[in-house]
Amino acid sequence: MADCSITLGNKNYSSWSLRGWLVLERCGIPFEEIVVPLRQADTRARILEHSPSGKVPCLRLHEAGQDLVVWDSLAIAEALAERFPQAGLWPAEAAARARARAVAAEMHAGFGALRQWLPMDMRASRPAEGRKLRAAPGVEADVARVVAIWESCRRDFGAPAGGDFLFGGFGAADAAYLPVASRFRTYGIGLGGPAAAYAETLLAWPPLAAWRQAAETEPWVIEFPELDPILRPR
Ligand SMILES: N[C@@H](CCC(=O)N[C@@H](CS)C(=O)NCC(=O)O)C(=O)O
Repeated sequence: MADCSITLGNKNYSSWSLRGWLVLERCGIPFEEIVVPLRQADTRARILEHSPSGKVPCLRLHEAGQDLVVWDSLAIAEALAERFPQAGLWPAEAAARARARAVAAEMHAGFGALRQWLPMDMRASRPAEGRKLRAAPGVEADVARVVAIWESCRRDFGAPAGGDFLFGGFGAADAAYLPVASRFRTYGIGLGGPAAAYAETLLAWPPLAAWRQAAETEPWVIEFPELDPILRPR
C-alpha cells in the first residue's frame, strides 16, 4: 500500500475530488488514486470503505506508523499545507494568506446556484445549454462574484507577487476555483479582461492535463435531469 492515497469520484464530474487532487498534486509526492464512480448503486458503500463521511475526496497518509485519514477538500488542503510548506498552498505573507483562506472558504461554503445549475462536466462543450442555464436563479450573481474575487485577488496580490495565479504561484485558492473555470468553459460563460486570462491560466496548469485525459477516457456518463426545469420547461 502506498504511503499516500486519495479516494476520488469520476474525474469528469467530481469537482470536490478535483480540488483535493490538485492540492495533493501540488505537493509533488507520489500517491495512489482510488476512483469510485458516483451515482451507482454501490457508490456509497464503496466510498465508505475509504471515507468515513461517505464523500470524496478523502486523503490517507501513512505517517509515524499510523494512518491519517482526512476527508473534505479544504481540510485536505490544510493538512497538506502543514506537512508540505514548500508547496506554498497558502501564501507566505499574512494578509495574502488571510484573503486566500477567505476566498477558498467562500467557494467551499457558497455558490450554490453555480453548483446546482452548472455542474462540472469537464469533457463536454455546452454553450447553448449554458445560455439557458445562466438565466437560472442566482447563477448570474454567482458568476459576477467569482469574477470580482478573481480580479481583486489578481490585482491586490497575484500580479504584485509576479505570478499568474490569484496569489502568485498555484495554491489552494486556485485549486478551489479551477473547477469553476472548467464549468465556465463547458457552458460558454464568456469572461473578459483579467478574469478571462486567469481562467485560461488555470486550465493550462500543466498537471491538470493528466486529470483531463482521464476525464475524457473514463467510461461513466452521468445525466443531469435536475437541469430539466431550465433546459426543458413544461
Ligand atoms: N465539502 C466536501 C464536499 C464533498 C462532496 O460533496 N463530494 C461529492 C462528490 S463531488 C460526493 O462525495 N458525493 C457522494 C455521492 O455522490 O454519493 C468537500 O469539500 O470535500
